[in-house]
Amino acid sequence: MSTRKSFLARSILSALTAFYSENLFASNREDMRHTKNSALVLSTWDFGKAANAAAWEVLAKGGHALDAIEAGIRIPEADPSNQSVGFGGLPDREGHVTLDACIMDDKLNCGSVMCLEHITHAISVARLVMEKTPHIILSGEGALNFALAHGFKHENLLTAKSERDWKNWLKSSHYRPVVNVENKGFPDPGGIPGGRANHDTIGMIAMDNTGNLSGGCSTSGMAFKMRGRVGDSPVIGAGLYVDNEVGAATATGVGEEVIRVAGSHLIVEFMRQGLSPEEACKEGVKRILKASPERSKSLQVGFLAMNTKAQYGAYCLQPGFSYAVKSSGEEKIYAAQSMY
Ligand code: SD4
Repeated sequence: MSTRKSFLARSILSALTAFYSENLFASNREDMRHTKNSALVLSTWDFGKAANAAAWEVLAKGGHALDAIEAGIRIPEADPSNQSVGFGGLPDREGHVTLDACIMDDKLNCGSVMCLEHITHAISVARLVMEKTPHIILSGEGALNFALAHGFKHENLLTAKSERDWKNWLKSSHYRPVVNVENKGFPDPGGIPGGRANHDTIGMIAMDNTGNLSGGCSTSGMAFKMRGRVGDSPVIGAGLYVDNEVGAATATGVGEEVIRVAGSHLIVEFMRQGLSPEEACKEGVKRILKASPERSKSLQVGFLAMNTKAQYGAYCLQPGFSYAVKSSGEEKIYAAQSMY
């Protein structure tokens, strides 16, 4: 009898222990998510500061991270002085401005446009693809027709300045992506007529006050690329990835190298394994170095990430990649650590 009693007591005790430890862990997991005034937005490059300011207007009012991303990215898209995003972007080698963009929310919903022409706000079209179609990606003519059918205006995105730069470039037609042209004040690379070719992108990731994450990317891609070329920016998992249980990451730089290693997804998976955002970005950069040791010496790739605790970090191949941060306590531009 007494053996039976003690067996029963032990069983009840172990059931209670299992119940409490599971719920204790669950509540610890909950505590890990930063939710109290958690709003935070990060963007690639110095010009991310202005984009963050627009995103912040949404976040500060308690808005959803997805709305903040769209509002923020629309700023560089509309800025003709930014020759690598939206209106005023540098064209492909045949003179067409073609845009790539994608957006992703906290529920793994995502939308993307590739090689979209004549529409400034590619990010908004990507969002509509996500919300209004059974698909994730629309490209080229189909993406344009979809945008026009939803009331977007058909525009000429090639500004006089970008046209001039393209015509200058045609004199040599030498395609050589140049490191860090995104940063204002970076010296002209030289050797390339037309000067400041040739890449940059806005990648933005945000957490809202409920702790939910979203992200977006928008670019005109590598300047003077081949017609039809698509980079990493509209490729979910390459230029952008958001997993609300873990974190979000985005990429900038030579998209071919980012696609090869599924860069942003890789970084989210590194964070899932317990690495900090900066460590995860560094491991991502190392993977690129390993995949392309020779090419990596003369090209730029930068990664930017945040986790659910609202910690953030970045890493890049070459010095010079900067990122902009905005939260209730901070508005700053940081230089990312680099491999070289
Ligand atoms: C692309 N990743 O099209 C983009 C370009 C870029 O900084 O990010 N430049 O490959």
